[in-house]
Amino acid sequence: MTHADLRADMLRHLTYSFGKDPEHAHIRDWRMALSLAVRDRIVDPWFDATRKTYAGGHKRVYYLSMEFLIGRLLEDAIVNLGLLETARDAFADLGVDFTEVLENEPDAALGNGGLGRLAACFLDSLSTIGCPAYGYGIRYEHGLFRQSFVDGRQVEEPEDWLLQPHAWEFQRPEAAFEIGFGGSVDESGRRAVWRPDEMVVAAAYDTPIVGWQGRWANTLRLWSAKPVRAFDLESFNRGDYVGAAAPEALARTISRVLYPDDTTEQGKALRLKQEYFFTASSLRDVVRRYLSEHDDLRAMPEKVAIQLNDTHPAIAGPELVRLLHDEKGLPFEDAEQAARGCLSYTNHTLMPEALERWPEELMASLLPRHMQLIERIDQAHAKANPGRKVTAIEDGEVKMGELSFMMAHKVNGVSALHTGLMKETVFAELNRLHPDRIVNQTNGVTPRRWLLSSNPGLSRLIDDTIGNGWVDDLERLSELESHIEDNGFREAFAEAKASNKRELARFVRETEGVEIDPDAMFDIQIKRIHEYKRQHLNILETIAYWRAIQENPDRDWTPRVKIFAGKAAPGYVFAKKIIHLVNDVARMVNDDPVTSRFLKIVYLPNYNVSLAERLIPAADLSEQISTAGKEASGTGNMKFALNGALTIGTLDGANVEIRERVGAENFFLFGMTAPEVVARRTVANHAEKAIAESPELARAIGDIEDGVFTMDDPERYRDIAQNLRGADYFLVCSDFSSYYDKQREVDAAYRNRDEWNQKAALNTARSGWFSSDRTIRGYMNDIWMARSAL
Ligand code: GPK
Repeated sequence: MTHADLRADMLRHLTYSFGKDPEHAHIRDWRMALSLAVRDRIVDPWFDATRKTYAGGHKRVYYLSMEFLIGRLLEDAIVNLGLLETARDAFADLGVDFTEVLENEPDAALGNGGLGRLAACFLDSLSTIGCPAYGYGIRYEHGLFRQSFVDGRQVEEPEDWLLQPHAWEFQRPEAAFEIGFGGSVDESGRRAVWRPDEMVVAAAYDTPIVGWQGRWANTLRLWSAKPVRAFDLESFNRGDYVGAAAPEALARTISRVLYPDDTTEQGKALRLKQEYFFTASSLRDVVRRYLSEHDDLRAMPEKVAIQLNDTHPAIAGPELVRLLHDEKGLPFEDAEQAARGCLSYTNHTLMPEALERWPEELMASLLPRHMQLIERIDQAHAKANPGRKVTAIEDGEVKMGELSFMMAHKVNGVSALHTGLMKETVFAELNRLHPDRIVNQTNGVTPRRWLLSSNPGLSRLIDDTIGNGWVDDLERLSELESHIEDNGFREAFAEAKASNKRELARFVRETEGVEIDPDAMFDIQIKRIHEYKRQHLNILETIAYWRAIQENPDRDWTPRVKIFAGKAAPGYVFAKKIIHLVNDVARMVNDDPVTSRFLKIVYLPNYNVSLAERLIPAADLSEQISTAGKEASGTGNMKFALNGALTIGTLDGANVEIRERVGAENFFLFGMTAPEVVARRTVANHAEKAIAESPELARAIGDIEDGVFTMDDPERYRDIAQNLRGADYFLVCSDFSSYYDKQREVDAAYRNRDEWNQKAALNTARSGWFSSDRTIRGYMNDIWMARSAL
């Protein structure tokens, strides 16, 4: 396709789909016109993929996830279809800025963080590999809240991506299911019959996801909740307008907003409703599709693989048993076995507060039949495993992790370390009873978005050096290694990074009004704010460094820019304090005439996928500093390494595997190991001891307590200081010295710029294994037993 063709398509859509005259078109109109023109090119491969799947009798994979953090879709589609240059040229003589058009697209922020972004990377890889698959989730009207700062404090505002027309989705009025809640179970007949007393309609919206080079496209099907009856005409006629609209409002509530929690669970009835709503509609769709081609429901595992992304869709176990047993008449044992053959479960955290538990009472009132089936599943498990201690129901609560484990044929962790800890801790007994069930699938990231699109400079250099086969075969980046010896290559690599840093400096100047020096080291920590991720360790080290510079301003310090971004769950008070503290420290430090040549701090608001795409290519140093044993994997760590940042990190999550691959000499390791963390917690007054041994730490905490950064309100961070001096559960104090010292090694290393570049290039060359294509192949081979249809 030529750029003239694309332009003609675009003008046609502008005129006939949107009724706009090109002369009066806004950027948004151009973006919509381009989106539809590009979408037109996806529809044929999409249909082809569906036809091939039916014709070849292929097994299908269903990825059930409460979250899909996809971000923008237009550039992804353009890049995967190989239309980037064509699209750029199509705009060239229209006098419209192509970059502005791309950036006009709102992020689809239907996720909180790593878990949701992983689901989005998986969709890209499934399509690239040609594995027949559906993503199933919720079409939230409001994605993750928008974050801004008022006097340094996080303020949340609703996000409204769906207020404008959405270019990528197709509404499917024919694909709708009635989903029930509450009511009672009638057991008088041969089969139990659940009679819900509340019904909503789940309506499907499909987004095609095209893979690399347009060879295959899968579907992301998101469910929207609608009332069974649009409104109550009787109330309306009586003049009760609010009452008339009530059923609609109630139903729509279910798909209204994404819960803004990340690794902490909120015991809200609405959340459980959301979980059942999307799981039940997805399973009904799966069974319907299966029965359109096959008769024997017992054989479903041969054609159907259903992945539960965390326990959020864990109700899938009892629901599938209910569908097969109560509704389709299979004996309970057969129904359970068929369900287990289809289902598998990914665990994303070991943090006790994040493992979902639902009060039995709530479960029984919202899903009475499911509560009965959960008891039956648990009893069947007890019978099959005499003497077992573990149960799915405990202290009046249903434990969704245990339930998922019992109903899955495979359970996977997301990094080698995390999988090992799963076997030793949360699922120790279940692992003993079912030793083949737990497997590891270390996370990965899609190289199309996280290198090719987001870092065009580096991508071009890689293409010029080894060709473009790396885009869907990322391990080929290892071919770069032999070129690293070459001065020319190293300089070009350094220039790609430098140019990304200049671009980021411009962005920071324009959006924040802060000047940063592109020649300083860009040190970046971007992720949700959580005590275990230890943004407060980073800011304490920053304060200590600032003091060191102040005391010796004439020394030749290594200039740094500390960049933070990330949102805190609205109810997570401590995390919000950390944000406020970073902003307070930034204000003071950036205005310090003595130190500001060497140290700047920037906290960028409203972290999202698009901001990550800007930040990661410009990073020199990647902060991966969680308390060992707490970060299940991390995926930002992989994106940074792939883009040539060096990591300062603990032996946690996938950091372990990154270090193994890039080489210990190209990774700044610090801190305690996971077993050392466990041991350290038993030491009395561990924090106090660590503070006594580190004058830098003592001073930094003292500064916070003395109100150095909060002249107006010296009490503001009293509780952070108290926490650090007291329980310090995440061992910030105990790891501080090791971290501070390692940072000074980082300073020294950065001064030898050529050696640094070499290490950076080695990080890129050796990160190929972290492609989500590799992860998905692992799931296909070890869990789903599915094959590519290409
Ligand atoms: C884990 F439990 C959770 C959760 O609720 N949300 C979330 O994003 C993350 N995660 C882990 O914290 C990361 O370590 C991991 O890389 C990511 O899930 C994907 O597996």
